[in-house]
Amino acid sequence: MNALLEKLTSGDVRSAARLIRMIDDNQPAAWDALKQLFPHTRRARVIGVTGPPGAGKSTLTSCLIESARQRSMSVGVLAVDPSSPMSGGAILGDRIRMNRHTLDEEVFIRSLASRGHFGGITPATRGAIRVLDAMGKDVIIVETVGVGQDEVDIARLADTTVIVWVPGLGDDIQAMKAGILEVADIFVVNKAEHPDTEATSNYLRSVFKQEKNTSGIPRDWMPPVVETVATKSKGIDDLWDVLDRHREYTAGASDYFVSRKRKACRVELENFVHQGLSEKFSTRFAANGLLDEQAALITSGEADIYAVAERLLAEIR
Ligand SMILES: Nc1nc2c(ncn2[C@@H]2O[C@H](COP(=O)(O)OP(=O)(O)O)[C@@H](O)[C@H]2O)c(=O)[nH]1
Ligand SMILES: [Mg+2]
Repeated sequence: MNALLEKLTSGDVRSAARLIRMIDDNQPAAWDALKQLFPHTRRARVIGVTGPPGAGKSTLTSCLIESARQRSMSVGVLAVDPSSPMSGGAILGDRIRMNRHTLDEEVFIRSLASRGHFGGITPATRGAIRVLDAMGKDVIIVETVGVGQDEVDIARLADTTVIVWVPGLGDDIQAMKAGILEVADIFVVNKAEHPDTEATSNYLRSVFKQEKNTSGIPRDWMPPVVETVATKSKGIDDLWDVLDRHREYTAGASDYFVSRKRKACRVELENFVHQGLSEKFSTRFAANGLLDEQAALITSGEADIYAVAERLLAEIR
């Protein structure tokens, strides 16, 4: 394991891939490895890219990779998208472009199975991000497909959350408004060659303005709206400008972002402990028939449910 970690922290792609696979398979050794990796993390800048299917997230991610490379930043990409499985890199929308990236040693792309959680952000997702962080990636892009809860989840683990939107999707924002307004740091209106673009951008700006006046959301960062045509790499410099602006903003003394980070950490911790307890419970009691046995005793009146529950809890402790 130590050899693996040593190679990983010096940027070895195969070690990183192996550890991510172990994390995705929920192997106990993976969590040990992460414990040792933790001191090597917290360096990378994590950008979440989310939005409805087909909005152009993958194409945009590809553009971001390209311009990050032009700025000499190394890049890691995690795709958490059960609807578009990818393996070893041949994944994102623009295949030719992505294939070029996969030949670039400084670009590392993986997908996560996120089993059982649709679009889900799990302790495994967070673990995989830390692997990319520890291997020295400057920028980590996490693409998730999402409408609703997923945006909130992604914002928990990203330093900056980019919501990708398309012209004409006006009404849909009403449905997801609460969640989105809470987490959006930057709004991208992609497919901006479409005639409805300006109307959609103006609409989004007006929604944020109105929300700021009425919601009392304690933040002074107004999510900027950036228009892009990802298939033509248009608007990507503008997007980087606001990404950099947001980074500067969050690096400053913003109570809002500090408390958001703490909340994210708390949620991750809570999820992790829950997951651990529930696994312990399953292997210890549920799998060996003990629960069925006790249920039979309780229904026949031979045992007291409260006493049994108390005993099981005490045993877990
Ligand atoms: N017209 C147009 N099509 C785009 C643009 N960006 C992406 N697409 C296309 O939209 C489709 C979905 O893109 P993809 O990146 O896979 O979307 P995702 O599901 O959000 O990851 C693909 O056919 C892309 O080529 C754009 O700016 N304009
Ligand atoms: Mg995609």
